[in-house]
Amino acid sequence: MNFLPWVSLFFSTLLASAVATTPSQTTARRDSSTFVSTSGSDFVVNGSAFKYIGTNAYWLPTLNTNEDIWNSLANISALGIKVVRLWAFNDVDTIPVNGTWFQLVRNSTVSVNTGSNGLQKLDTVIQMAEQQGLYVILSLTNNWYPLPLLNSTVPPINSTAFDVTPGTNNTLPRNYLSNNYGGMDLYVRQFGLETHDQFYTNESILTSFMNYTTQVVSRYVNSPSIFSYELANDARCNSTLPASASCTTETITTWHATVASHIRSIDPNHLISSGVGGYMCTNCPKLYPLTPAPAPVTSPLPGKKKRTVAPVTKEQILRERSERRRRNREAAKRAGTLVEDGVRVRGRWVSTATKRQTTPSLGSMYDGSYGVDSQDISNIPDIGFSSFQLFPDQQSYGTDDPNLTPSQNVEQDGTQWITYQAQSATAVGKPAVLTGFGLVTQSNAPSFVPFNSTVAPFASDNSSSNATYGVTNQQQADTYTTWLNTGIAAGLNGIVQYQWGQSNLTAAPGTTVSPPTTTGEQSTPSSPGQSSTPSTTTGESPNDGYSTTGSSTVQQVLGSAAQAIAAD
Ligand SMILES: *[C@@H]1O[C@H](CO)[C@@H](O)[C@H](O)[C@H]1NC(C)=O
Ligand SMILES: *[C@@H]1O[C@H](CO)[C@@H](O)[C@H](O)[C@H]1NC(C)=O
Ligand SMILES: *[C@@H]1O[C@H](CO)[C@@H](O)[C@H](O)[C@H]1NC(C)=O
Ligand SMILES: *[C@@H]1O[C@H](CO)[C@@H](O)[C@H](O)[C@H]1NC(C)=O
Ligand SMILES: *[C@@H]1O[C@H](CO)[C@@H](O)[C@H](O)[C@H]1NC(C)=O
Ligand SMILES: *[C@@H]1O[C@H](CO)[C@@H](O)[C@H](O)[C@H]1NC(C)=O
Ligand SMILES: *[C@@H]1O[C@H](CO)[C@@H](O)[C@H](O)[C@H]1NC(C)=O
Ligand SMILES: *[C@@H]1O[C@H](CO)[C@@H](O)[C@H](O)[C@H]1NC(C)=O
Ligand SMILES: *[C@@H]1O[C@H](CO)[C@@H](O)[C@H](O)[C@H]1NC(C)=O
Ligand SMILES: *[C@@H]1O[C@H](CO)[C@@H](O)[C@H](O)[C@H]1NC(C)=O
Ligand SMILES: *[C@@H]1O[C@H](CO)[C@@H](O)[C@H](O)[C@H]1NC(C)=O
Ligand SMILES: CC(=O)N[C@H]1CO[C@H](CO)[C@@H](O)[C@@H]1O
Repeated sequence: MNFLPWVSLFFSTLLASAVATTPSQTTARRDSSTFVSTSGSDFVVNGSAFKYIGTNAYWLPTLNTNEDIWNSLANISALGIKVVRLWAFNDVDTIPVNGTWFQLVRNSTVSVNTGSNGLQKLDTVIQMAEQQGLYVILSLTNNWYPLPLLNSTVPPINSTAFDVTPGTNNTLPRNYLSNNYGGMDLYVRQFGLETHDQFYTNESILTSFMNYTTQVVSRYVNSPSIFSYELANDARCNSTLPASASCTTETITTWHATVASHIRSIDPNHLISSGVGGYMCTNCPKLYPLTPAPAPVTSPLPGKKKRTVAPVTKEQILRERSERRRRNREAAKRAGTLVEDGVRVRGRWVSTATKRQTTPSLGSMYDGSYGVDSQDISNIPDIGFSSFQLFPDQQSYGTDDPNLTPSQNVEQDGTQWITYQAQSATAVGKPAVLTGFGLVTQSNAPSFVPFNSTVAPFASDNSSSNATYGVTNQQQADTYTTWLNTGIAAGLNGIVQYQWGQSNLTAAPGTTVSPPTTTGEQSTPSSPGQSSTPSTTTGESPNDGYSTTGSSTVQQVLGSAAQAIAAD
C-alpha cells in the first residue's frame, strides 16, 4: 500500500488553501444559517437547537505538521465531540528560534506574526476543523502567565524552557503548559506597569489588545466553524501580578463589554463569550441589571415552555447548603458513620482544609472576591452565552461536609456549582456552557501544574514512591459521568472537558512537542515499508494534569455523553 504520497498531496492541498486564502474563498456555499446563533436559552444551527460535548486542546496551532493537526481533530471528531476550545493567542517577549508564536509584545509595542509559524497556523486549524464538522471556541488571552523559576541549575532556563520541579531537570518547552502562552501579565510587564488589572484599564494596553483581536477576528468573519470568540480565559482581578485596590467586579464587567462591542463591530456573524470561571457576586451592584427582574425566558423552539427563573441569591445558597448538610448527616447517622462535629481534613489532593463556618458566609465563589460577577457579564448584550469552569484541584467550590469523603465533597460541590450556573444563565435568558472541567488522577498527578504556577507540585524525584494525590481513574470516570449527567439534566447547552490528549505527534527541537531529552524512549523506529521516510521522533500532546492520553474510559464517558446531549 503506497499511502504516503496521497497523504502528502492531500495535505499540501489543504495547506495551500488554508494558508493562501482569506476565509472568503469558501463563502459560496455558506449562508447565515450555518453560523451558530442563539434563541433564548438555546444555541441554534441550521434552524435546530444545538447542544454539544466539547474538549480543550489549547496546543493545536503549535503542532509541527498539518497531518498532526488533522489527525488530532479527526480523533476528537470520531468521539462525537462537536466543539474544540483552543488558544488563539501566543504572545512572546522574545521571538523564539523555533515553534509557533502569534504576537511579539515588547517594550510597550506589539506586532502580530501573520507568517507560516504565526496566525497561518490558526488558519490551518480552523480550516481543518471546518472540514471535519467541528466548531472552535477561540480564546483571545489568558489571565495566567506566571514566570518560570529562574534559580534553576538546569539549562536552558529562560522564557523558552521551564524547570518543572527545581533540581529535577524536568524541563518543559514553551507552550507546553496552558499558562505559558503570554497573556495579560505579559502585556502589563512589557508596558512597564505593575498590577494585573491594569490590563483591563490601561488605555495603551487596551488599544494593543483590541488591535490583536481585530487582526484575529477579521480573518474569520465568514468562517462557519467559529463557535465563539472567547474574550479571555478565566479573567480576574488577580493573577501572578497582584490586583490594585481599585479592581472590582465592575472593572472586569466593563472590560468585557468594551472588547465584546469592539469585536461585534468587526464581526456580525459569530457569538462572543467571556471565558470566566463563573464566580458569582450575589450582592454586587450590577452594570447590566435584569430588567424586568427576573427576566422572562422565552423560547420559540417547539416543545419548550416559557419559564421565569430567578437569579441565584445568597439566601438560596445558604438554605440549600444547610439542607444538603442535614441530609448528609441523616444518611451518615443511618449508616452509623456520623461525624458529630469538627472538620474532616481533606486528603492531600486538596491543598487546604477549610474551617467550619460559624457565621454563615457565602465563600469566595459567590461574594465577588475574584472581581468577577458572571451574571452581570453574561447579561452584557454582546455576550452570547454564559460560561463557567470547574477545576476542584485549583479551587474549592464549597465548604467541606465532614460526613462526606473528599471525593464525595468534590463531586457534590461540582454538581451544585453546575446547577447554580444553569440557573444563573436561565435568569439572564441565555445558553450556558461549561468551558472546562477536570479532575487530576493519581496517574496524572506528577504532571499537574496549577494555573498560577510553572511547577508541578506532586512531581517527585523519586518516581518509585506511589501517588498520594489525585482521584483514582474510576473516581474520575464516575465523577465526570455525574457532572455530565447533571449538566445535561440542568439544561447546559455545551460541556467542554479539559483536556484532550493526542499521541503520535511529530516532535521537533524547540517546539511544544519536543524530542525527549532523556534517553530516547519515545522515539519511533521507522517501519520496514517506509524506509524512504526519515525516521521521526514522536511525542504526546501537552498534559498539564488532565490529559486523556491513555484513558479510554474518559473517552468512552465523553462519547456516551455526546450521544445523550445530542438526543436531549
Ligand atoms: C448545518 O448544515 C450544513 C449544510 O447542510 C451541514 O454541513 C452542517 O453539518 C449542519 N450543522 C449541524 C450542526 O447540523
Ligand atoms: C502516526 O502519524 C503518522 C503521521 O501523521 C501517520 O502516518 C501514522 O499512521 C500514525 N500512526 C498511528 C499509529 O496513528
Ligand atoms: C523602549 O522604547 C523606548 C521608547 O520607544 C526606547 O527609548 C527604549 O530604548 C526602549 N527600550 C528597550 C529596552 O528597547
Ligand atoms: C497593531 O498591529 C500592527 C500589526 O502587528 C502593528 O504594526 C501596529 O503597531 C499595532 N498598533 C497598535 C496601536 O498597537
Ligand atoms: C529555587 O526556588 C525555589 C522556589 O522559590 C526554592 O524552593 C529553592 O530552594 C530554590 N533553589 C535554589 C537552589 O536556590
Ligand atoms: C534561552 O536558552 C536557549 C538555550 O540555552 C538559548 O539558545 C536562548 O538564546 C535563550 N533565550 C533567551 C531569551 O535568553
Ligand atoms: C541535571 O542536569 C545536570 C546537567 O546535565 C546534571 O549535572 C545534574 O546532575 C542533573 N540533576 C539531576 C537531579 O538529575
Ligand atoms: C500567584 O503566584 C504568585 C507567585 O507565587 C503570587 O505572588 C500571587 O499571589 C499568586 N496569585 C494568586 C491569585 O494566587
Ligand atoms: C486578590 O487575591 C487575594 C488573595 O488571594 C485576595 O485576598 C484578594 O481579595 C484578591 N483581590 C481581588 C481584588 O481580587
Ligand atoms: C506502589 O503500588 C504498587 C502497585 O499498586 C505496589 O505493588 C507497590 O508495592 C507500591 N509501592 C510502595 C512503595 O508502596
Ligand atoms: C531549531 O530547529 C532546528 C531544526 O530542527 C534544530 O536543529 C535547532 O536545534 C532548533 N533550535 C532550538 C533553539 O531549539
Ligand atoms: C487516541 C486515539 O483515538 N487515537 C487514534 C487516532 O486515530 C488514529 C487513526 O487515524 C488511530 O490509530 C488512533 O488510535
